[in-house]
Amino acid sequence: MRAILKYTRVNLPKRSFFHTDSKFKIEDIHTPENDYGKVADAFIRVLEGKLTGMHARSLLPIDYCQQLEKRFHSSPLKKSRNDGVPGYEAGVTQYKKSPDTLSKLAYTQHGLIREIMGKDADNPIMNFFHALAKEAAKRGYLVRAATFNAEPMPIIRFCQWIKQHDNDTLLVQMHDDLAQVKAALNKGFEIYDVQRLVAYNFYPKAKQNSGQFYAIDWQPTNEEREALGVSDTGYPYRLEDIPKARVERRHVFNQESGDLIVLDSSYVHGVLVGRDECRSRLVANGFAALLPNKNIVLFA
Ligand SMILES: O=C(O)CCC(=O)C(=O)O
Ligand SMILES: [Fe+2]
Repeated sequence: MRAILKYTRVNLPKRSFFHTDSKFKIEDIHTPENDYGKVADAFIRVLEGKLTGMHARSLLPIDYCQQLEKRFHSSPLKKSRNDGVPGYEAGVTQYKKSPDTLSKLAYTQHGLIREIMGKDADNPIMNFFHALAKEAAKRGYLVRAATFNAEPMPIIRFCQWIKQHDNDTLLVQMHDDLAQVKAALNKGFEIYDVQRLVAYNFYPKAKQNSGQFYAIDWQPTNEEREALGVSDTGYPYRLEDIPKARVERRHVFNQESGDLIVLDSSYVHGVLVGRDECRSRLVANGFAALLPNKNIVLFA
């Protein structure tokens, strides 16, 4: 791991090299079968900014994961991405899309995404969101899909990342997810003003020491994004541009099939190639944000 990280300084604003009040904290949860309450509780603490992230192990049953994988590969929605982030995808994300485009695509795709997730209302992913909604309601929060023009957004998309070059060490380059929702094209979408964006990643297929999700203790400021030319995307931060002090505080999630990882994704993160068995890796993910009106909105 260490060997792949090279450090050279770029002209980032000075402030980024010194920080003493780090709140970077990740919680590891071994999920007892079907007990989603504890996981939902940690998820909410990430939304509230009390925790940076959490890793819930074995949340989804393995036979369900295998069904997800099979249905993803045979879905008519499975397509090659064409937005400069290489991978196969079923479903859509708001990355570089206006809320109008996203909501129209969502309208046509809900059924097919639901077919991959499982048509039954109580498929394990939906069960988890119901548990989250119950746990959130105890604290006065309402969990729902984000909407635009009264159209509910998709809450999950499936993605299989593609390694670009033989000696790549990253399967997904380092990035933050907050910048993309703060892009001007999202003005008018209820998530535009959020200060914290939480990513949830379910792994229908993941092998130990391969395709590890990787987060570092750095929340770039607008000024820093501008200096690195990633203002509207938060993607990609080159490893050599990342301040050394930031990379030293990091967490490598060694996830396996069935796991869920939740991260305040204003922190820079990426996916390592690891042991190079990442070809079959499959992630089902989306974002959650806590709005000032105590609504927790979900969208892919
Ligand atoms: O594949 C993963 O583990 C997460 C990828 C990611 O960070 C993203 O989709 O924004
Ligand atoms: Fe991300």
